[in-house]
Amino acid sequence: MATQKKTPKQSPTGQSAEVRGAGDELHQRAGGDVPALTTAQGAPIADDQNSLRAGDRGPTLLEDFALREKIFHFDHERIPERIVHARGYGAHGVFECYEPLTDLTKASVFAEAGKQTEVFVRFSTVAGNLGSFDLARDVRGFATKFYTDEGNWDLVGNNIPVFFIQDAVKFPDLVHSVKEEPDRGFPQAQSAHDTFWDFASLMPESTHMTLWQMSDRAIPRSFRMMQGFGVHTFRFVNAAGKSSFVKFHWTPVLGMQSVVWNEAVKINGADPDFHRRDLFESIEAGSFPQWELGVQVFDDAFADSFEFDILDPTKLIPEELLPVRPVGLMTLNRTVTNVFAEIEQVAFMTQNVPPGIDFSNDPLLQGRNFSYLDTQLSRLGSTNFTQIPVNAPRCPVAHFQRDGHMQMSTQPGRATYEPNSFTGVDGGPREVGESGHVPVEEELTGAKRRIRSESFADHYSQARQFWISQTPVEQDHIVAAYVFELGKCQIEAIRARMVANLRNVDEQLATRVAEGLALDLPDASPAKVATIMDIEASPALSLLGRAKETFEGRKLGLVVGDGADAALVKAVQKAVKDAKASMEIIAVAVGGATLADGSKLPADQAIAGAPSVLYDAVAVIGGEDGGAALGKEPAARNFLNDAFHHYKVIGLGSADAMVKAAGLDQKIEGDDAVLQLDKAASVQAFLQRCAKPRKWDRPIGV
Ligand code: HDE
Repeated sequence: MATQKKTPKQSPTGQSAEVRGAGDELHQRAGGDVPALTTAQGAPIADDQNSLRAGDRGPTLLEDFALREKIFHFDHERIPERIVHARGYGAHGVFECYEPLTDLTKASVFAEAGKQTEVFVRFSTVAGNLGSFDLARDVRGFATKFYTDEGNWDLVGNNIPVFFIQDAVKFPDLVHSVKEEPDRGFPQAQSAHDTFWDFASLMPESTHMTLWQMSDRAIPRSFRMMQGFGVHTFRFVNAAGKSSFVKFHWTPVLGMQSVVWNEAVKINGADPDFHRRDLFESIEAGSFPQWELGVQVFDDAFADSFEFDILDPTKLIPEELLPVRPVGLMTLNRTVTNVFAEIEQVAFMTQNVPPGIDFSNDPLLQGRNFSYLDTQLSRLGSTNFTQIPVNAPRCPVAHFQRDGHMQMSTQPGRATYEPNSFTGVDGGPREVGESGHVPVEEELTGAKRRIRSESFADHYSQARQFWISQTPVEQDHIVAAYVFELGKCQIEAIRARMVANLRNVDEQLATRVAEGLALDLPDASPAKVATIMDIEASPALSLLGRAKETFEGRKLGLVVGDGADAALVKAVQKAVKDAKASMEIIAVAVGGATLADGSKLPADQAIAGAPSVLYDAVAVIGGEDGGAALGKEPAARNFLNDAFHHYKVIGLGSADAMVKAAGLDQKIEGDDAVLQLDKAASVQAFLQRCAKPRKWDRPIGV
């Protein structure tokens, strides 16, 4: 080790040159288990606090290779963020197959019951930049990389089963319209502005998707509580070469949950990392998120009989018509070690398919298959991005692709071409014939033309089906979302054009949105099809209709005041644990509250930093003062008020004064989702109520 400088000199601030900072005594030196700090070249660094200079107050020397290398690397730390889906979070896990699907596909993931395949999943919002907030009203990406025995399979889907556009050529337009407006640089992470709705209103094919986007699907409570969809029709191919069409569905084991819009807006301020924190914390706590993979498999006959084109990505196949067959379970069980190395560098590509999985002619999917390879080069900077650990297949890789920037592999062999007549290592790998990826044989005819198939022309019937499949509460939310978003458009003609499209979906929807905007109802926009169909409702499309009665995986916020009953607090803690939920104790100060028995209960949060929007349900336990002291805190009053107005289940133990201070004493009368907590039985009843849906019929409006 190089020697340290010996003579301490006084600096202008009165510090000696050898003073390292306030934490000096905590700052360990290398030795024992503590590794030596080195340069990237491995040279041990003697002093990482001071650069090399000529004279104590003189200029820094170019000779300081450690400084130069450190700053050089820092200057180049950033890579371009994803053009879409920039903000995301991910985790590792495993996919386990329920039963062999060999009759349908030769994909090794589905080869046998119990077969496990490693996965990496990245969830994302679409429009916002890397540093944007998690609860934007937006589609969520749900991208899964299966490291299969025969190469990576990337199922790069969304949490909504349809898309805005039918042809890849419109994707740059769509994305440009939703991103910040280029002449002003805002708004960030929002579709609520003129350019998005200008585009959407001029593209009737996006109407169906905007209904989903205006629904609570676009403000999920957690990545762990949302569905995922492959969106396009893909193909399964079995060992005999027989192919079937397939659509992929992910269903969360915890059930689906969303927040309400007013909550989303506030969560973005209180905890912009709400979704990533939730995923990280649940996995770290051993409460592993799980999704069941399901498939809708069908043949040409079904495709021909279906009233829409199965190649059209703005359409779905209702589950009532073609049930979803569960085929396996995915468990995310490991957080990343390094966010950049894994979540930022993971490269998903729709064209990554192993033998047994193939594409359909969906024009959007076909376009995606070009795009994803391109984007990796501009983001990751080298054609060798497949060697980055998170992207590297877990099966053997052997080919004649050589060299390039950042080549990590010392590929052996003499021949780097084929055919070649060398053998062994020198000859390199050989093609495998039929057992490799063989595209499905398909006869194709037709003139070369730029054309949109007539079978893609109905833009409204399924939008109408989605609308009538929603519960009244969900319909209210959709109307409110359109009114909010269109209300942010400064150009009235854009609002009117969108409402004109909505008239083709449902008159009541259009009228309600127009009323919300104080807009005269415009004429319906011309539809491309003669008849917009009245298809039967599909209950599977409603989130509330299929809500799962459980509090598992969700979070209670318990506000505790001084003098609270220790036994009651304990009973709540136990009940929450038994329900496999989590809880945070909130007190006026983070140091905690002093309970009636004199014990000190440390808090997880101070009330000022823990608004009730961060919790699925809330409870308040005050002391003998009935929570009067808590009620003096504006944040505590807001806590309760917001919880009430977000339809949440509320538990109250000695909290009358607090409730009064919040102005809720009259409002909670007769409200069966506001429960008194005084003994163990009442705590059970409270947790049981938490497992049920919110109190949607609380008379407070949307
Ligand atoms: Fe993507 N999309 N996309 N997309 N997409 C990207 O790839 C693109 C589309 C989706 O967590 C980009 O690596 C085109 C549909 C997800 O890393 C880019 C078209 C669906 C992710 C790209 C689409 C998606 C992306 C940006 C129309 C749902 C994030 C960075 C033809 C089925 C993956 C990147 C992750 C990312 C292009 C349409 C889902 C530019 C051209 C439809 C989940 O390649």
